Amino acid sequence: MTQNNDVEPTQAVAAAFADLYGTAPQGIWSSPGRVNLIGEHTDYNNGFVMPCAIPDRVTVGASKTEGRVLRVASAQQEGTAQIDLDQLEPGSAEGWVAYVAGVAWALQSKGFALPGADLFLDGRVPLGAGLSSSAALECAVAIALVDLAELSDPPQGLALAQLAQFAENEYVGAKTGLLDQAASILCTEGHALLFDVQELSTQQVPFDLASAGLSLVVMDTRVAHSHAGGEYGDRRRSCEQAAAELGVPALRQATVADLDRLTDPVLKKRARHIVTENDRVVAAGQAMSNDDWTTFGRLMVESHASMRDDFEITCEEIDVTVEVALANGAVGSRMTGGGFGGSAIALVPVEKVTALGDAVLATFAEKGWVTPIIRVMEPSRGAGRDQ
Ligand code: GAF
Repeated sequence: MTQNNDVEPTQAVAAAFADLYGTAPQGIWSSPGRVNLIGEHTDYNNGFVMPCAIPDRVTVGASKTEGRVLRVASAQQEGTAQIDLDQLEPGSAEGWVAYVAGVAWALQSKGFALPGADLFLDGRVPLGAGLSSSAALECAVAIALVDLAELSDPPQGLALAQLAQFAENEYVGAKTGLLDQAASILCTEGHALLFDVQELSTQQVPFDLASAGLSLVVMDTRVAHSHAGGEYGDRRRSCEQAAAELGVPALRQATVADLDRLTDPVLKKRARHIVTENDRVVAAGQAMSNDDWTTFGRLMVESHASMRDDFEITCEEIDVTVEVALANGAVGSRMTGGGFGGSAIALVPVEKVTALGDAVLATFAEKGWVTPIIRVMEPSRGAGRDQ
């Protein structure tokens, strides 16, 4: 392990790559984590989401090699793994290496020829914090491999995000939607990404916090979550069942009036979250375009209540974080990401950020919970080549 977060990642990766492989990397690429501002679990229902990229990124140094092997090492993990490009199939790699192998497998299985390569990764998106460390890793590896392969018609933008999602769904085995990979690839600095998953259309919405006098505060409760596990899959199945009962391809097509036709009360609540959340995302996009932060904040609060009461994906630490944030001046606050732990976000007047953070820390201390990690983040750039 050679992690040193004091060194800027591009420099750290260049140095570690040279140490390990004996030459400078041919290039360095990176891709960010995200917070989803609103629109949770709507992606796999063909709905709307609205993420922005965060400054935390996964950075990859890589060089093409002659053989048919990917050698992979990471600043956060021991040892070097070898991935045979001719023996790739779901299950052939495990742990963090599976994300790298999965991306190579996805690209090759869609007909993109890859060369052998040496890779060194530096992942600075915290794991299990609901900030999309897996997608950042997949997307950083994807853009690096695609560039190294010098393809005549390389997958880009949403097509590349879909390949990374394919890797996560079919190779890693986590049946997640397209939110995280689309955010990691497509977000731009100073903007939120309004993404319509059904239409595969995107809009960059200026997210100008400074002129609104607001900060985006990200509060990692350090209650770890995972999407490979049962609860995420359960929610997905409930949505599919509700859509089937309503006779629509996905809950994107359902309306609030349709919900009365669902007789099972749990299924009805789950579907109500999705249907109302889609409406909230569209309204939030409009509010942000109008610099109407009061409305945006209210929509965040309603979204959180819907996740807590209808979709039932929050937990006590997250709910308390949101309550304390709202009691200490946040204009809006909600859980972000898949749920069952992870992070909450808040939009907070700049002058109230310190007191709000102190209040959250004090509450966690009183309750004897692990100290949360509270940071102010700027909406950041998406995936790209850094060197
Ligand atoms: C996780 C998944 F990976 C996304 O696809 C999305 O469903 C999200 O949870 C919930 O909005 O991040």
